[in-house]
Amino acid sequence: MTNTTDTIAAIATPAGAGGVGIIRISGPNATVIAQKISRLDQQQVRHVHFATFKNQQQQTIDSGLVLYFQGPASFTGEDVIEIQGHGGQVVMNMLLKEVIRLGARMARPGEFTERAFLNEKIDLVQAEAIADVITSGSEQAVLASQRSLQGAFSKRINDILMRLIETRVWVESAIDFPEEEIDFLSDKGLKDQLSNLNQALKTTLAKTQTGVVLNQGISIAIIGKPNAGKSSLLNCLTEEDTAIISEVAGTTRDVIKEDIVIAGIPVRLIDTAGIHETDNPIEQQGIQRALKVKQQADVVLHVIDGSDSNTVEVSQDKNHITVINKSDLLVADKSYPAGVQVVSAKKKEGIDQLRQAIVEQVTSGGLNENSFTARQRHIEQLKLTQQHIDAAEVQLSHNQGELSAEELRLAQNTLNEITGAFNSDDLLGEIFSSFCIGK
Ligand SMILES: Nc1nc2c(ncn2[C@@H]2O[C@H](COP(=O)(O)OP(=O)(O)O)[C@@H](O)[C@H]2O)c(=O)[nH]1
Ligand SMILES: [Mg+2]
Repeated sequence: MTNTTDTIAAIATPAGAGGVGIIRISGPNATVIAQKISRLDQQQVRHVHFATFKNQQQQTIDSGLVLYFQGPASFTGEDVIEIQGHGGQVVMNMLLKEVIRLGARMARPGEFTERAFLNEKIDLVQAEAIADVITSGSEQAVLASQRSLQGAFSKRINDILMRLIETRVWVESAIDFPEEEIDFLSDKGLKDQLSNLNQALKTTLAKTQTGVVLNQGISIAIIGKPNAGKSSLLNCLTEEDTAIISEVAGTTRDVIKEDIVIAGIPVRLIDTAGIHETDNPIEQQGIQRALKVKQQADVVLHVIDGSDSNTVEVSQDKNHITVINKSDLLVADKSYPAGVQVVSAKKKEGIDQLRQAIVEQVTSGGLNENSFTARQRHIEQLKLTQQHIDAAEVQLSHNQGELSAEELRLAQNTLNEITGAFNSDDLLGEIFSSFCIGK
């Protein structure tokens, strides 16, 4: 566990040249260190002070601003000092070296946020949301991670937690009165409570899945026979001429990747070589890669040349979308099974509907102003919670009060791990080590 009696410091701005570079210091010695390096007699809380920063030999290293946030009213909950100097790699390192010499130690990645969590300024979901804001791949992802940071997701979890605790109280008190236990446990109210709980978990799980999609983005593989128009479709979706298009089958041999945003969702679009029988060893390699990409993608666009085949094979895989291309060459309006997208990559027709179909495929009901970001970890915890609730229901139906109570207790622990109200050190280490230094 972190020792919060020492003072940590780090460069909070990214490596490289910039107008301003910031050093952050947090802990009991923060103000003393700031005083020594800046020689400011008095640092007023929440005031900006201009100062020159000197090294041990009294040489001026830099000049800039000093800001003082007094704990507990600070990001970490401890005394925090920000030194804003010039944003150069060497000058920042010289300043940091001096701060360390004066008694701070180098912060580990994520240690400032970890302290904010340990000092109960934020919960674990909010801490993760801070990292998510920084890595957001779209404007919508930024807005959604801000919602998580403000507690929208935590509130959902805490609401479920309150219901769960109510249910636990019911079951636990039934066990305490053995004469009436069976009556207590077979009460319809209790069964209703459990099924409401299950319903709330289900809804939250769906929204959390959307949150993960926003946060991590998705990969879309474009797969199909040569000349189906896969590369043309990629260019349509990216609105750029990224891939080479030609009537010569087998033009795309390597895998082409493009990062785009579709309706707020960060997307990695992957164009592949056409899949067909060939003796050409280079093409064969491309096909092998295409098959691998198909396996790993979140969504597969299965592109078919509509002018070529009378029998359209609609892919049944859950994450596949069948796309009939070259609709401009189709003479009559053909009817296709529901869900099939008919487009013309050449005429740029049907592309918006395709985008819509992709969004529907990966989100529950699309994105809206209530969407929040989440992580795979949260989904796993929610699923585990569901399993315990299900088990509690089964035990209850057998009038096994003790066993049901135990499952509910486990469900609560599992749910608590999401916000960090109950957690293991391993989990914290894993989460905060993925942060950048200075955060
Ligand atoms: N008429 C028509 N031709 C298209 C359409 N999409 C692609 N093509 C043509 O089909 C050929 C193969 O396209 P390309 O994107 O390279 O296919 P890929 O091999 O699947 O990547 C090219 O000559 C394209 O101009 C379309 O919607 N309509
Ligand atoms: Mg191609």
